[in-house]
Amino acid sequence: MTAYLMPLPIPRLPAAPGTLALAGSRSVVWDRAALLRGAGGPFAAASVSPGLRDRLSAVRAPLCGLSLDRPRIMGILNVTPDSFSDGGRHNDLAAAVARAQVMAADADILDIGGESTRPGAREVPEDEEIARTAPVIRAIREAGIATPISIDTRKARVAEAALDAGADMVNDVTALRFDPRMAALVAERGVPVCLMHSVATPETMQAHANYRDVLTEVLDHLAERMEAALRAGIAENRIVTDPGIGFGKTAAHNLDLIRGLPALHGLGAPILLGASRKRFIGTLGGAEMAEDRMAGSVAVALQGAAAGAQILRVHDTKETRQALRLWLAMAGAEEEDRA
Ligand code: HH2
Repeated sequence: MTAYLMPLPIPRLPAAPGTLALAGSRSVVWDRAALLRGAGGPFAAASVSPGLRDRLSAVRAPLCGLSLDRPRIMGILNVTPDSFSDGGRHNDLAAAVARAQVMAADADILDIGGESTRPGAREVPEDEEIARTAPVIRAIREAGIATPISIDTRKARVAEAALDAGADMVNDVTALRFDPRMAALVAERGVPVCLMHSVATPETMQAHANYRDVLTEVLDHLAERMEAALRAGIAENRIVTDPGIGFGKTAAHNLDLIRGLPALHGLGAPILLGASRKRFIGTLGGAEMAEDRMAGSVAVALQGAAAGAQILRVHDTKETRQALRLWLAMAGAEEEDRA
């Protein structure tokens, strides 16, 4: 059993002596770390082995041309009839491009999905998923929107069509496990990939929400999936990790993962947090309808920023951007131009 070290993040300001940047962040630092699955601690950063200390502190490689020394906003654009929050809103081409245009003002990346992965969702046939996503990506590019695009899919053919249409990155909620051809495609195209933790399939995942210790089990799984990606020839600096909030997890599991998010920095890759409008926000925040969960979603996004997460996947790009600007100014890293 691997023991993991969780850096304990603090805002860069007010400045404390002896702190180190957390994963190259301009706004979050650390000076102590707690041990997961082991006794003792917390330990001073100075007493952590140099290799691990460097991994926890080093700046991450840019992603799709974006530096990752500050949190980036990934705007969600689902071109599906049935996504839990924005289903049916953007599934004609003009509406999708219009929404992309609006989001591009505040989002650093657009994440386009043609298959809902909400609990209970059914699989969409490949050709249908391609017909939903590739033309939208092409139309976004034809409209002159240059924002990096990720394709949210588990299927290699869908990812390939999206990359051909102008997408820059693959977001696979099964971490390359669903489609045996996905890893080779990502390696061959040399694009970044997000590896997300999930269990079973969207149809059945909530029945599999059983863990002895969700945080360390998610860490084990992500470490194993990163190894698999490397073995398939995917470059280490093109891998993003994600704890998969809500994918086979209860509200308590989601909270454990968000509290433990800084531990993911030990994997050495950028972290993506996708909590926007998910059910636990409604449960804890008292908001039955997904569209009423904006404020709670922003609160969780800021918690992600405070944990040094580099990518925040959100529906409410404008509101998250405003909140993030304020948070960055307070934490001591006023936002520079987003180029
Ligand atoms: N969550 C959803 C879909 N894709 N990808 C990553 N990397 N991380 C996530 O947390 C994540 C994801 C589910 O949310 P949404 O896209 O809003 O809904 P739906 O799956 O119903 O389309």
